[in-house]
Amino acid sequence: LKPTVVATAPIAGQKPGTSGLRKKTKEFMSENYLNNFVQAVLDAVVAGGTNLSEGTLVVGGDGRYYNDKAIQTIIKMGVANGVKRFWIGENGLLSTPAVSAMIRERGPVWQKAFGAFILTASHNPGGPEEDFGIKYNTQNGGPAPEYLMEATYANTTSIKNYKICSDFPEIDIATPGCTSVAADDGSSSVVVEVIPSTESHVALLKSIFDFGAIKSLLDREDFSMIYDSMHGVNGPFSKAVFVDELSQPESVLMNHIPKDDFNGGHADPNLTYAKELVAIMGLDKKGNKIDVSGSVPSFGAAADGDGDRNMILGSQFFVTPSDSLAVLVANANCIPFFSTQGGLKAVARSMPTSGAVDLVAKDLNLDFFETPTGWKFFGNLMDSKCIFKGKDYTPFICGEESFGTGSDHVREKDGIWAVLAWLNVLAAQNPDSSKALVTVEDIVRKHWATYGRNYYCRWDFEGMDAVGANAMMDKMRASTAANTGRTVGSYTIATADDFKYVDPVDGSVAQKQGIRFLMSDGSRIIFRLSGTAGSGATVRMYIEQYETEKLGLAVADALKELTTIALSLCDIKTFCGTETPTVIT
Ligand code: VG1
Ligand code: CO
Repeated sequence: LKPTVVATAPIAGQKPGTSGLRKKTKEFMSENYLNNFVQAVLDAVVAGGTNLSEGTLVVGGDGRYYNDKAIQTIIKMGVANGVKRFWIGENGLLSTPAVSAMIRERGPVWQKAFGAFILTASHNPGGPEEDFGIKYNTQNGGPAPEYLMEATYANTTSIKNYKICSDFPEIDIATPGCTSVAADDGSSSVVVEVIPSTESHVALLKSIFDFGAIKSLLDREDFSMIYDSMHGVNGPFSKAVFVDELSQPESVLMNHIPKDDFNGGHADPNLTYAKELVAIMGLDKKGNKIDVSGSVPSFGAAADGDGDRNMILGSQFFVTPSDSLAVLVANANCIPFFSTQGGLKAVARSMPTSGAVDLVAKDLNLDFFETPTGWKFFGNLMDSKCIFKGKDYTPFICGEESFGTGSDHVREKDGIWAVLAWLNVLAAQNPDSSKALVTVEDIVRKHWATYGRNYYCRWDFEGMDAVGANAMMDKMRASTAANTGRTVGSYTIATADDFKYVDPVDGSVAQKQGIRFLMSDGSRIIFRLSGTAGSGATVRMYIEQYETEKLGLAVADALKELTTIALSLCDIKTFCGTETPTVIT
């Protein structure tokens, strides 16, 4: 167990973004690239007061190319840095929410995990020519806070060497079990435990939902479902839940065998990339109904590469993620996790997410928060009582427009949780199987009739030139004062600003979180640059219009004028040379 100290030098560009560090796989595989970053994280974690020799380090990933090799490297470096116990997902597979569950739920106090490396670039494509990624989660089960990632980045710019135990044996990660390696002089030993990937997470899900009611719904003659794991890590989890626990035939699962390149696909659950599922559900990529010959399932869902995202579809009906969040909040108390704790207490959404949930929060008198993009901001709110000794906001539901939904059962968004939450809500709305089925579409339309409808879309411009995209953002940032009060078409810009967030729990401040044009009628236009693009720049344009009367319009029609205004406000044509998005969600 003797560490070797290997000399290295800083590698430029190891700055973690919205969710860890993501780069081309080849770059990650280049000499010292992974090693430098892992050492930088471990040094930051130690500097933050963690003793690596107490508790456990969790390592797993979404199964993309290089996952298995990276795991072995991280084990060897962890040992050299003093880690005494590792939990590794079987076959190296752990979804992002499963890591969070494992950190929080597994083991006796003295073994509790202090952190985890998750090897994933989430919804970015995988394979030798595509992306790889790594993120670090802390002992609350959530993504490392900003200060830890800043310290990590600082370490990458000054690193001189890293520690590794090159002679530590390769671990057989395909077989659950324990490997114990003792030091030559017997003074210490290291335990590496390979764990069935779904164990902690599925046990937790069973404690949250009414599996009996969900099973009765799934068993109905007039109900059918299909769940597309897009060849990501969600496959084994969907099998454990729907086949092993809920006794459904394997045919409810789609693309559930993980592949290291996601079968050449783009494991991002939206109308564009989940096209196989979208067609089965009788929709086109704009979410419009298409002509179908056979029958369409009642319920469809999809997950991303690392299993933290969800898309929810009804029969020929697309539920926007923002609406999904609002509907789940409105119906939360039919889920045992919430009802048994005295009911849902607080909700949060990221700034670009539509205001649909705001209306429900107001109606139900729930605490409400608007945070910057990314899950790490929700964590502080969920931990306000136990870590920060403040007011308790749990039980808590939060979500993002980017197909992410979750609650305080873990500290990550959780794709399969959202799917089960919808099924639990559907089950509660259908207590009598002899009555006609209340569908996903029925529930959403009723919701709009109650609260009004927030028409919403997001345009992504991927692969833009970073210089042009930054110049575009800078210009809008410099013009916020001038734009405030201006009339654009039939709208008036009540406020133009750059979103700033002051964390109500620890007072930390996040600046420059997106340019907002808030119209006097409540409509919004928002621009951000993505923090997860592996290369180049991705511009995101978000558009929202609230309606209480016209509830049945096509989204593109409802947002037509605002979209034209948005394109002229940013002038992306001049800065980036195009105004045609690569994806619309
Ligand atoms: C995107 C989404 C954001 C999400 C993040 C991580 O970030 O917009 O809502 O939290 O991805 O999701 P950005 O900075 O590219 O807009 V995942 O599934 O990649 O862990
Ligand atoms: Co993801």
